[in-house]
Parts: sequence; structure tokens; C-alpha cells
Amino acid sequence: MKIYFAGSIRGGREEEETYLKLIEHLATYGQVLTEHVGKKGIDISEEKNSNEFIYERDIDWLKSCDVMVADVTVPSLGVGYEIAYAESINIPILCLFNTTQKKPLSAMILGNQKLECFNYTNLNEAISAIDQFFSKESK
Ligand code: 6IA
Repeated sequence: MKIYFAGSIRGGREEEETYLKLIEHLATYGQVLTEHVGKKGIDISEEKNSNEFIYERDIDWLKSCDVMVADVTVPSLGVGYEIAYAESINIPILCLFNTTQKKPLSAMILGNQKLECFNYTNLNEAISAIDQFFSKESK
């Protein structure tokens, strides 16, 4: 099982610790193609790859994945784009949103009936949502 985890990079790194823990849990289900999203202390001013390289590589990974799990707590153009792309090629998507954060979730995610969106207030709830999602996807 190939898993694409999406989480904010340039949108803001305030949830990076959660991303890392979610990725560690996702890795018990398969190969997480985007482990770097959970990397601590990313300094975006030191990114070595070009924007074009990042875009092409991520789209290739997206096309090859079986499922997408996106943490949509921190608003991110890249994550929104990836969700729309994955939806357009019929990849099952789970969106996770931490309701203890201040910003409300976009209507473009909440209003899309095809997306599975789960609100969480702590890591255990997010992990349970992942477990439920995979119990359906692996059937
Ligand atoms: O607009 P954002 O930067 O917040 O978009 C974040 C999303 O786009 C993530 O889910 C990633 O899949 C993708 N993305 C954005 N920037 C990168 C990137 N930069 N590398 C890989 N995927 C990216 C280099 C980071 C590196 C220094 C660890």
C-alpha cells in the first residue's frame, strides 16, 4: 500500500510534530511516499530542489499512490491542490482537521461531499480515524 501524506510546508509548520506522529502511524499500513512532510525544523529558505522538481516528483507520487491522508489543519495551497488532484484521479482521501486550532476549515474542503473529513482534538482521535479509514480501504 502506497500512502501519500499531505501537510503544510510553506503554509506554516506549526503542526509538524503531529505530521510526524501521523506519518509514523501510517507507516504501519504501508509505504509513506512523503515522509519529508513530517521532518522537524524544515527551513524553507534552504530548499535545494527547484519548484519544478518538487511539483513533478510530487505529482508522480500522487499518481502512484493508493490512498491520500491530508492534515488540513494549517491552510496550505499545496495541500489544497494535492487534494483536488487526487480527487480528480479517484484516489480515496481522508482529511484530518484539528478543531483546537483557530482558523476554520475552508468550505472548499468541508462542502465537498466526496471527501471524507474528520475533526479531531487530539492525536489519539486522529489515529483512530486513520484506523477506521484503512479498515475500509483494505477490504
Ligand atoms: O503550499 P505548501 O508548501 O504548504 O504545500 C505543501 C504540500 O505540497 C505538501 O503536502 C507536499 O506534498 C508538497 N510540497 C510542498 N513543498 C514541498 C517540498 N519542499 N518537498 C516536497 N513536497 C512539497 C522541500 C521540502 C524539503 C526541504 C523537506
